[in-house]
Order: sequence, then structure tokens, then C-alpha cells
Amino acid sequence: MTDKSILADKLRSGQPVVTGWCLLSAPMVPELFARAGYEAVTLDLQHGMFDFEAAVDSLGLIALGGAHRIARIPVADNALAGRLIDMGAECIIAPMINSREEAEQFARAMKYPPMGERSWSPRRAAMLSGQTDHEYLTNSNSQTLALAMIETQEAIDALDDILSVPELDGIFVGPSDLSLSLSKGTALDPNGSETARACADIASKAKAAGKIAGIFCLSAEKVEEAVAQGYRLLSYGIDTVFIDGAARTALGETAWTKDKAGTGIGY
Ligand code: 3PY
Ligand code: MG
Repeated sequence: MTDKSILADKLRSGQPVVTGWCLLSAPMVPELFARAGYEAVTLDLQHGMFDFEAAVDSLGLIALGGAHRIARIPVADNALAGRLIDMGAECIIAPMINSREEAEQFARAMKYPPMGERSWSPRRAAMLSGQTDHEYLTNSNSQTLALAMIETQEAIDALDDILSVPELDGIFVGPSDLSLSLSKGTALDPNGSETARACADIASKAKAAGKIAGIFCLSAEKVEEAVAQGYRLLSYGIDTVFIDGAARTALGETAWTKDKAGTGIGY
């Protein structure tokens, strides 16, 4: 039976979920995303500033704000994936997965035996999901999502193999790195047509394999396009970009500061 309060069930049943994306390490920032109405919030431990302690606090505050808890780990840091799901992350996004073997190692670190090799002690995760240890053990392999990032030509070449990993719940596309890889380092073009074609192909392969597809979006139009292509986990909205945009808007509003507004940051 599908439980509408479970992130994994929502995504598997085809419901689109939009997640905010946090780089700053202040735990109240992800809570603000949750309270603003984001259904999920992602902590970026690959390119963001979180240490483990800030991530643990943030996971608790996202729960307090009523949103789903997602984290991205650094490349190949499967030990950290295990620690973050013990602390209550419901979904882990693993960057730069380029082969079946890498996908398998990551996904198996996320699942208890006999599916994988996750080690036991999910106290905080059980607490945040409102389950007893026994309930958590019964449910966590299906409710804790392992998503492998597809963001290189190598990953596209290995996509069928990656999608054939039974323990892997789905994929998550990183269009910036993908554009760098497809252009052999000559273009950062996450919204370009070559990248868009690759994103469409990845979504249909994921769907054919029965896996969840997620993607990083840099505009509201991309969110719409991605949903139409079959993506169901959509990241849209980054803390640093929000603060930068809101600060420049505020400066532009008064006669004394409007010439001081900066030119803005990229992602
Ligand atoms: C990418 O676009 O490469 C990403 O990893 C998004 O953060
Ligand atoms: Mg990337």
C-alpha cells in the first residue's frame, strides 16, 4: 500500500516532488525552506559547506519544518551515506556514478542484509520517521532511497548497466557536469539542447527500468520540461542564489542603495 507521507512512495507512485537545495551550513536555512512550503530539502555535502554536525542538526530541523530530508554526499563517500541515513536522511544522492560497480557499492551501503551491507544503528532515523527499531528495519530498505547521479558521458554509456543494479532506487541527473562532459570540457551549458536531449534519453531509460528519475533544475521552465519527460524528483531553488537575488532586489528598491546592487552570483 502506498503511504502518502513517505517520500519513496510518493516518487514511486509518480508524484512530482520539488526539493530546495542548501549549500550554507546554518541549520535554520533548510528549516526555512521547509516552512516556506518546499516538500523536500536537500543538504549538499559535495559542493556545500556542511560538516557532519550541521547536517545532523539540519535533518532534525527539516523534519520540524515538515519536509522530506535528502542529502548529497561527496564523490564515493559511501561511509558518509550510511551515517546520514542513520541520522534521518530519507534519500541520498551520490555524485559521479560512472559504472555498475560504483552504483552497486553505493546502493548496497544503503540497504540492510540480505540486500546490502548497511550496518545497524538507526536511532535518529527511527526517531525522525516515528518508527520503532523493528518497524524501521522492516521498512527502511524500501523507504530509504539510493539515487546515483548521471553526469558524464561515461555514465550515459554505462546507463543500462547502472539501471540494472537491483538495490539502486533511481538516478539523479546533474546537467552542469553532464554538459561539461558532453562538450569535452568546452561548454558549461546545463540548459543547452545537447544536454536536454541527453536528459530526455536518461528519463526514458530510467522509466523503462522501473527506476525513479530526478534532476537538478536551474529554472522553473526546466522543472516543467523535466516533469513532462518523466522526472519526479526536481531540485529547484538554491539558498545562496535566493539570498543573493533577494539582497540585490532590496538594494535596488531604495534611492540610496540602488546603484550599489552587485551583478549576482551563478550556481
Ligand atoms: C550538476 O549539475 O552537475 C550538479 O551536480 C547539480 O548540482
Ligand atoms: Mg555535478
